[in-house]
This record gives sequence, C-alpha cells and structure tokens, in this order.
Amino acid sequence: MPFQPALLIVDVQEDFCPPNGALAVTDARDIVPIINDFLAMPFALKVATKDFHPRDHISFASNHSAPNNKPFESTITIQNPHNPEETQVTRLWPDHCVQGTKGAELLPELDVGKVNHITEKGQDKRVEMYSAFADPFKSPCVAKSDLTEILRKADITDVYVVGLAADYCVKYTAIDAQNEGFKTWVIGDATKAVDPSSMDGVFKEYEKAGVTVIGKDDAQVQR
Ligand code: VGL
Ligand code: ZN
Repeated sequence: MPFQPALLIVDVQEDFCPPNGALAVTDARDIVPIINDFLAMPFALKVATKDFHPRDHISFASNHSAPNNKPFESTITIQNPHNPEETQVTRLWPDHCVQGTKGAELLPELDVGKVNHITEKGQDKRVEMYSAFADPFKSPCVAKSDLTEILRKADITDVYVVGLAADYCVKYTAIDAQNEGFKTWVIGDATKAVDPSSMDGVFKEYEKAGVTVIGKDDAQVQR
C-alpha cells in the first residue's frame, strides 16, 4: 500500500482552552500555530474531531448527586447499557462541549478551511467516549463514530495525531487508531495534557500499543 498519511486533530475546542473553557488545559492555545503548520502540509486527508455532548451526559458531575459528584475528582462506574456485566470506571468533569454552545466550537484561530472532514463524538449520554473511534465497551460496543470508515475510504496508511487532551482523548484516539491497523504517530509538541505528570504512564501505554511519539520537526508527510 502506498504511504497515505492523515492528520487527525483531536478536540481543539473552546471548552478545553483558556481563558474561558470549562475544562481548560494549561497553555492549550499554544499548540494551534503548530497544528496550522501541519494543516498546510500535503496530508491525504485532514480530519478534526469535536467532543459533542448532550446536556445530560453521564460524564458531567452536575448530572450526579453528592457526595460523589466532584468534577475532576469523583469517579463513577458505568455499565454497558447492552451488557450489565461489562463496566468502566470513569472520571467526572465539569459540563463541557455541550452541543450548540460556544464551548463546543473549534478555536477560531484554527485553520478550519483546510480540514476535509469533522467527526463528532460523545453524543450518546450513556457512555464516556474519549476515543474519536468508539466508546471503550467491547461486548458490544455502544457508540461508534464515522472515523474508521472515513480513513479507510481514503486508503489511509498512517495517522498523525495532534490536539487535546494528551492524556485523555488524544491518548485513546491514538491507541484505537493503531489497533484499527493504521500506523499511528502522536506529535508530542502539538498536544497538551490535563495532568502533565501523568504523561510518563501515557508514553508507556503508547509503547505497549505500538504508537510512536515524535517531535513536530520529525513528521515525514512525503515519501
Ligand atoms: C476530553 C475530558 C472529557 C478530551 C473530553 O478531549 O480529552 N477530556 N472529555
Ligand atoms: Zn467530554
């Protein structure tokens, strides 16, 4: 298969950014110039994803009752709606990226005109979905995006991942991309983490999964 790279821009949305984001990641806006440089390069396909929740989403602390409803702190156990035996422990967040709100919008400084496709995710209120491919349940999977199909249709071989947040949606999206059979590269300089101290653990998970982390000057888009 000829080398056919895609750029995947994960959740570069207002709610993940200072100054007004509900779940603002420190210095998140600083990665946009780097991402715009990548958007100017000849990728075969450029996709942006959006976290896109309904107001009653299960990951919002506001939809749970005290005392286990502290954003950033509390965790809850979610059952697979199709299979009570399968569960996931997940963190609660402030309300964020609610469909139709300013917080869900992509940053205006992002060069969106060069994006070929936008994939929305996290619409199913019953499950958390960090990965832009699917929710974490396996037997069966509950919510799947259009992303695999979009990448396959374009005969993509390699996926280059940038965006927010490095330790949540970027991580799960990159690992899923590799597991879907795409050679996956995370451009470390073009991501920011909710908890930077967690990144050593993330790099270990990448190694196990076969995902490669590179610097912004090491991405080879033409071969
Ligand atoms: C994300 C927390 C909650 C992300 C999305 O895009 O990394 N993090 N929802
Ligand atoms: Zn979310």
